[in-house]
Amino acid sequence: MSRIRNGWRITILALAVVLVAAACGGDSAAEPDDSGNITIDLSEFSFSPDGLNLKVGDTVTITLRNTGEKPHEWMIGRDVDTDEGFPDGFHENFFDDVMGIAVAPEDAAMGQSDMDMDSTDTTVAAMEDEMGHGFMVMRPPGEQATVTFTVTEDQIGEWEMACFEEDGAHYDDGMKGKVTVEA
Ligand SMILES: [Cu+2]
Repeated sequence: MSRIRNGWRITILALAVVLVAAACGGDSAAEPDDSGNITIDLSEFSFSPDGLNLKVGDTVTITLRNTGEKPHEWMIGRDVDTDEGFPDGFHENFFDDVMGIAVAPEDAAMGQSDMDMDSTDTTVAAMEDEMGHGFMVMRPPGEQATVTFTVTEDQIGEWEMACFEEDGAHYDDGMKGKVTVEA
């Protein structure tokens, strides 16, 4: 009798663990498919998937889809910077050392210096610019953009992707995720 009861207890406990894990949805990191493609949806106020696993040497094309009702941005960096107490970017930007990022449409990309724009007009060099923030992709509701780049050794480690729209309110409301780069 008590053996049966214990069995049930373990089953219920296991079920509870599964339900809690599903409800949290924390570590839903995804990786690009065999062709290097992955789609990330931007909405109020999250990224889906909210985690990204990349490998050095991979050339990846990330499609950023704004499926929400507000403009959203996509940045990757470390060490959140604040402006008058509001989160507004990163001290260290993921794309600082990447010289060839192809963004389509080109006007979705912001934060790179104009003088580094390539004449092929889809290739831009991502650099800190006069606007004071790193490379970002910004999309209005219902629109998308693709970002293509090759992952470098300088990018090994853990990073955060984030949206800092509306004085950082999107970030504070959970519009963030983890980006992990492995050798
Ligand atoms: Cu946002």
